[in-house]
Amino acid sequence: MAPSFTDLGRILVVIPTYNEVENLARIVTRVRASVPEAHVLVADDNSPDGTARVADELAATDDHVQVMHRLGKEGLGAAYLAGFSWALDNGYDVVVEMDADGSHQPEQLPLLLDALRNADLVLGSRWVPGGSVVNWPKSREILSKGGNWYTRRALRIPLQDATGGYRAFRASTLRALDLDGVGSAGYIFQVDLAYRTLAKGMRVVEVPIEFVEREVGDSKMNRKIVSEALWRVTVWGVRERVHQARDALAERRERN
Ligand SMILES: Nc1nc2c(ncn2[C@@H]2O[C@H](COP(=O)(O)OP(=O)(O)OP(=O)(O)O)[C@@H](O)[C@H]2O)c(=O)[nH]1
Ligand SMILES: [Mg+2]
Repeated sequence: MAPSFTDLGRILVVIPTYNEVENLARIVTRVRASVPEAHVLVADDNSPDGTARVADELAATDDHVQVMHRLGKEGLGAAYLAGFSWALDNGYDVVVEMDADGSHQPEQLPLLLDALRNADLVLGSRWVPGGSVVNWPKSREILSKGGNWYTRRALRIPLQDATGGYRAFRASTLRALDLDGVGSAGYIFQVDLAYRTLAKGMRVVEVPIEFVEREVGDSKMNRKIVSEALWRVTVWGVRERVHQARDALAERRERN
């Protein structure tokens, strides 16, 4: 029997899609089987491959599935922000991020939800003990681990996997963040939100997940997404240090 999460309130799983026609039905079915009380919102950026048509078919036969038809490809971050705002307007208490390509296993969603009982944000983490990746080339692993190492050092945050995109937020966490001020589009969107949550003094917990590389469909990862991540983390890190130096100076002046 599937575990119950009704104590957490109403749960929405947001799945952003761009050309996921081969993956969508399978992932939605798996979410519905894994956590039957959860609702699903597919946020599609007008995929040319007909993903939205599949989404509409799923929604027509299941009242727990909704579709957001967006006008065009604006990046993962923008699709999530639109999904979050829809979730908050529609009274959801928990909002989950999940890729459509099967990398984030719906069968592990109960682990994230369980941890959310004692957290404001739960990250599915590949790089904590017990976490893993399946079918990743070494180059991708080095990029992810290196990116996370750099993020930890630059932002001074204690997260092993701040770039991952399998997460569960309390609606109250999203409400506390200034979502209108989030301009990040690619991977860095994930770091941005985790960083903002920690900066508010809220509890961020990482739970180990097994991340499975997509089997079908094309990756949307590209050089632009990686370089956006690098320069944004660097700018934030420098800003943080400038603020700290200014605070320390002000404190010293007050003391003298
Ligand atoms: N709505 C929307 N969804 C997107 C966009 N870019 C990516 N996605 C979705 O975001 C999720 C993650 O994208 P992926 O291409 O799998 O990126 P990735 O997981 O970092 O890369 P791979 O590991 O190579 O698969 C998938 O569900 C995509 O369909 C976008 O511009 N708009
Ligand atoms: Mg993927």
